[in-house]
Amino acid sequence: MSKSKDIHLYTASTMNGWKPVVFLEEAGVEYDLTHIDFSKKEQKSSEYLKLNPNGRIPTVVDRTNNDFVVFESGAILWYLAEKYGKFLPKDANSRSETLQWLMFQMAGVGPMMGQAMYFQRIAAKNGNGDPFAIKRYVDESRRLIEVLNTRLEGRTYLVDAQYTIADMAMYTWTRAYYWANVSVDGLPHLQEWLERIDARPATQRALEIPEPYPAFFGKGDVKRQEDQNAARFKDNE
Ligand SMILES: N[C@@H](CCC(=O)N[C@@H](CS)C(=O)NCC(=O)O)C(=O)O
Repeated sequence: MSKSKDIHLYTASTMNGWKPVVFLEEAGVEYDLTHIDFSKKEQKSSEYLKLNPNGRIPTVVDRTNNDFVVFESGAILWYLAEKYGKFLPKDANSRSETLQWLMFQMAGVGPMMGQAMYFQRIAAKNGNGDPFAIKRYVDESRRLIEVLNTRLEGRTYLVDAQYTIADMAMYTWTRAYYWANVSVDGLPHLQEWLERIDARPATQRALEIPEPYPAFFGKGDVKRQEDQNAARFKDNE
């Protein structure tokens, strides 16, 4: 009889969706994955909303903990880090620093870059171009990644030598700077940090799960994936 795996992850290939995949691949945890199909609005189905009241991905169900459900990608990373004792430093100050940078990602980099992406790649494509909004979100995203660049000067990772959940969360967003049209020119520490995380085998695996999305990184058939992505959200919800 096959034993079900500890973790059931519901996700899709997006910046938030990849975060738990990166963790699980790094930690070597086996997991089941349900690929949520945005084109079918599976994230809004009544069944899925029972797990994630926000109707978005990712969501984790911990089968070893009475099917305990965790939503919000930052909370998921934190939960997994506590559960598996990995990628969250034990030392109180380093732990606090990790959570500070995780919050900075969740409250700053993610929302700002997300809106930069939304206004350019979805709203504009679906007939709602708004140059003021685009400039506002692109400029604010650039300002935030300049903060990251300064933090990374002389550091291997955001919390010194330790690779943590803060790096994982920050990486999936900043790696997609192309999709947000946010320049990384003149930010050498950020670029080197991206390359260091690119080179981790778990990162390479994670970015193909559940499917590769090369357009986010300016690769492959950008036009086709941009059209596909805009069509998924054509109601501009
Ligand atoms: N704050 C949430 C945001 C989740 C989120 O926005 N997920 C996006 C993909 S990156 C999504 O599910 N989009 C589908 C939709 O908006 O219907 C988190 O970090 O988990």
